[in-house]
Amino acid sequence: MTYAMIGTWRMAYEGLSKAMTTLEAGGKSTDAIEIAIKEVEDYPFFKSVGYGGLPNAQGLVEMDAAFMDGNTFAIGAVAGISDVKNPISVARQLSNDHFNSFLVGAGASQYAMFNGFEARNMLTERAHKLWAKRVQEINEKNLSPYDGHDTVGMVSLDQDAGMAAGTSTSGLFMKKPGRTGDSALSGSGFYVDSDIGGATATGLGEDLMKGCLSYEIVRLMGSGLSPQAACDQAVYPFVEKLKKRYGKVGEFSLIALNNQGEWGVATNVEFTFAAGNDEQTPQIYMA
Ligand code: SD4
Repeated sequence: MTYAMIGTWRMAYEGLSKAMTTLEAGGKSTDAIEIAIKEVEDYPFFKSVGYGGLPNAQGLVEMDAAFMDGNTFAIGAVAGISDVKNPISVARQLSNDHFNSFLVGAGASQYAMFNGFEARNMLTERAHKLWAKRVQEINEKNLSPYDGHDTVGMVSLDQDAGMAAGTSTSGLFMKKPGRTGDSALSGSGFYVDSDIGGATATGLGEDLMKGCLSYEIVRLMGSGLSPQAACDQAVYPFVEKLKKRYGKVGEFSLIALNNQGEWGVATNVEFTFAAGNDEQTPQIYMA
């Protein structure tokens, strides 16, 4: 049976490779998503996810994460959570609840503490230095505060044809406290249906959520398109439409995986991603 996994950016590679050994051994796609994304969250030198993520304008690391089970459509998400080691695990646990499955800010952090998730000050020395330097640059040179933002998003397929998706990000560097992007929002940052496939996004959340692009890609795959054709049809016309109607468009990259283990990508910037399946060992690709 086929198994496969895809993840955004170079940073996905190690976690994805680790999780694919679980898929190879017959493990579940839901577990693979959590294993892979935790690995990215724990690595201190990725500046836009988990520990070491760049903070908001006040110097606090506020993170967004989501988890979706493509068999049951269960979704859990957190936005603006702080001081928690693995937001993806909190999102996954929340997906077990029918009510209160999307928590934000202090409520999300409190939920994590009450439920025994590991606390951690997510601001590293390095991230704090980068923040202080940026504050100074903004003050001295009148620069736009926003710079640097990448989400890790993953979609997986297991040998029982189960699919899952997840995201995790510290969002826009220097964002306003409380700001959230697309990553925690179903349909925008991620979507997965085991009967079809899944998709996930990285880029400027404010613009990504205007198009609900992850859902749109899954819908197009459901109408019979390959993941690549679905990515192309969902993303590029929308980028043009947004340019025309809104006047500008941020950076967008979307990845998709169908329930046959085939993948596709659409992006309007230079973009790297990691992917593998039962026939191809995990690799880093450029799009
Ligand atoms: C957000 N989409 O918070 C995320 C950040 C990101 O590449 O992925 N940037 O808007």
